[in-house]
Amino acid sequence: MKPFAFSELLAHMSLIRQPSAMACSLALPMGAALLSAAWLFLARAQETNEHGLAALLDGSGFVRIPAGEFMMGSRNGKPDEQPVHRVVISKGLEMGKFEVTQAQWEAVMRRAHARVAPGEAAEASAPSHFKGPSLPVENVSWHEVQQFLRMLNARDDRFEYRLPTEAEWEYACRAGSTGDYAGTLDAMAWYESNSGGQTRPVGRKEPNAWGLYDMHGNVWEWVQDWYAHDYGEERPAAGPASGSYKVYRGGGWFSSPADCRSAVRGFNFPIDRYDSVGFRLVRTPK
Ligand SMILES: [Ca+2]
Repeated sequence: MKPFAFSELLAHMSLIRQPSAMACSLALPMGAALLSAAWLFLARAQETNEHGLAALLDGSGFVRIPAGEFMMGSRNGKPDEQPVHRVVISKGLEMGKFEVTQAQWEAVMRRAHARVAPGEAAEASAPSHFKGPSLPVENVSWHEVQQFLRMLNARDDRFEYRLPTEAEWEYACRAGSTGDYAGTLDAMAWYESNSGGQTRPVGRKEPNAWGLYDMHGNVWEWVQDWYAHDYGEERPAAGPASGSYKVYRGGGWFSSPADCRSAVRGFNFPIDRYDSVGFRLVRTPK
């Protein structure tokens, strides 16, 4: 039963309620209220499971990305999206179906702050500007993401968790598409025109052809690579060996449509935090 169905039921009950049937008029709403509470509990539990740490560890929060090749970059875009070049993704991998949520971040990072006072630990492990367990974590620097990865890797000896490379990210975002977006932007993304000025719970828009949600919009996503001002003539699948800025991809809740394109590249210092930048995981067997 969905909440709107329940409110419709209540409205209907208020119409049929009779003054002479007092016991009935009390018992029915109470029963319905209990049903509603149970539904909300189950819905939250399901959402918590789907967006919680268990979904990462049991693999249900990942989708399989096949090995393959694609054309990276865009001729319609900015100079740093060029030259368009062929990239081979030589090994398949698993990528997070969703951006990492606040529930997941906090479940992992509470241990990282276990030595400080409980109140401080709670605050330190909940860095996001917009609060909610199913919202993407944001306001985390690239370096803080590395700490999250170390903590998560320490909990699971079967897989290595990491950020996608920039090439892996664009390959997965495109999911075989070659245009500006992997589908219809409004159907797939939270961005300036529809976000209401904030992040949104992950997974509420349409996924791309490979089952990945929110690759366009909601929060930009840190990737592994250092930023280079263009791709060079012989750009390998891996990024430059060093640099000043780390790359993030996909656009966020306040971005224009142009900044949500598959090929667009954002970048900033790895110590910086923004309420529009989060990340997504990749995992491979150890
Ligand atoms: Ca995103």
